[in-house]
Amino acid sequence: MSRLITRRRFLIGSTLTASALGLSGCDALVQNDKVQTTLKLAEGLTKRAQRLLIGDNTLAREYTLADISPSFRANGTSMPDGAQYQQLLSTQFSQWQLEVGGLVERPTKFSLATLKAMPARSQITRHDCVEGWSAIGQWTGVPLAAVLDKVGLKPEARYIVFHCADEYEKTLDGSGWYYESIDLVDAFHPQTILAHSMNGRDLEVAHGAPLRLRVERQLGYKQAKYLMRIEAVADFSNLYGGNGGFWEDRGYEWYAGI
Ligand SMILES: Nc1nc2c(c(=O)[nH]1)N[C@H]1C(S)=C(S)[C@@H](COP(=O)(O)O)O[C@H]1N2
Ligand SMILES: [Mo]
Repeated sequence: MSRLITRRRFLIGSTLTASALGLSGCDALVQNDKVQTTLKLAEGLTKRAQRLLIGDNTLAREYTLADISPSFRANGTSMPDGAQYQQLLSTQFSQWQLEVGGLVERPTKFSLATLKAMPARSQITRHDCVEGWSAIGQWTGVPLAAVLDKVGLKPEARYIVFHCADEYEKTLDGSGWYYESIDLVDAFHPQTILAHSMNGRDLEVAHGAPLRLRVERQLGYKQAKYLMRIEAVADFSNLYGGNGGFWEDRGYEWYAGI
């Protein structure tokens, strides 16, 4: 029985809980603790597959105001040099809009003022970069779940892609734009926010103004800065190198768990 559920839910590829999917009968067993334990022990499954089956809402550790690092390094792009970004920056992002589209019911553009007016979450977390440094900062922003609820995901949507304003690597074919993606478990996780503030102030350009992703259970390179567009997709096949992120296309792990 558990093996059947396992295979079925793996094939669905869904990252939502049974109740969120509106499943009934046999599938409802997935919510049963004992079955969950069995699923956790499911033989031969990779960590990623188990994660898809069970879902995982554990929170990343949160710190106190006293723990905030006196200085927080900027990494990767610290000033996007494109004309469009420079234009948006020159008017304090009053003309900037976050475009949310792809596999959604109601494609929508959100101004910064609109996002700032939405209920926000603050969290003090540790950022870990693969290059070997960490820093603790406070991030405030709109839960991604709230934005996704407004636009309504289509049933085929499996991943959320974040398109950034910086072309990290200049290439003739335009394959050097920074982008990232997460699955729906992380997209609806309570600590996944579109941050507009850091340590109580508007985001600085070096840290991703006007809006960046915080997905706290993953490494630094997943924390996409300079968000311009969010796209719901079924897979990554039509995106750049097809691996779901700028660094992923260059060999990094897609799931960069801490
Ligand atoms: N758009 C964009 N997002 C990005 C990067 C980047 O170069 N461009 N660098 C990533 C990396 S490797 C890290 S460690 C963090 C750094 O965030 P910070 O500059 O706020 O410290 O942003 C991530 N998000
Ligand atoms: Mo990083």
